[in-house]
Amino acid sequence: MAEMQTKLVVRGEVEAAKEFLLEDLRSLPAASQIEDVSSIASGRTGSAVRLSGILSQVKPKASAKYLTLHASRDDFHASIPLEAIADKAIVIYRLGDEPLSVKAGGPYRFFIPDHAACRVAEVDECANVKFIDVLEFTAERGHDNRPHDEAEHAALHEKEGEH
Ligand SMILES: Nc1nc2c(c(=O)[nH]1)N[C@H]1C(S)=C(S)[C@@H](COP(=O)(O)O)O[C@H]1N2
Ligand SMILES: [Mo]
Repeated sequence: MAEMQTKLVVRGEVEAAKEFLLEDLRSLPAASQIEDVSSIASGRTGSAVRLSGILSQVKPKASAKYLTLHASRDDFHASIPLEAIADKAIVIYRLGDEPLSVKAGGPYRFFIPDHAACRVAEVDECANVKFIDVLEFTAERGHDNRPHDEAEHAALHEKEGEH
């Protein structure tokens, strides 16, 4: 029997809430696929799908102003203005034919190629959420527990090193 796969749930202010498995993302149009993410993000490996490819499936409503990235695995969340990232964010979801490993932030890893440095902007490196299980579209800013200061940030990275 096939191993139980983690799904990526996309919900909130959208016309068509959906759940995606690796194969669902893989079957999105070729124009949405990035076979080798190192071509747009140096030092990163794996294959990705553009967020815009997911958006065309779920069709965010006009009321969708924020995208909240939820990672239940370690209870990490970031909420960012949709407009700022809609055209450039990607979801890294496989390495070859295999799901992206947890070690690499998988099975689904949100990534903004030209993110700002940590904590300098709403769309920063800290918003590159690993192990996302839910993408939630909202009218107002949603749950966000990114670190607020350098001490919190350092503590988070210390904790990250443990898993
Ligand atoms: N789920 C989850 N995603 C996370 C974090 C985390 O602790 N948990 N840390 C964030 C922070 S603060 C940073 S700077 C980047 C680091 O990503 P990297 O390890 O791939 O460089 O991941 C972000 N994504
Ligand atoms: Mo960060």
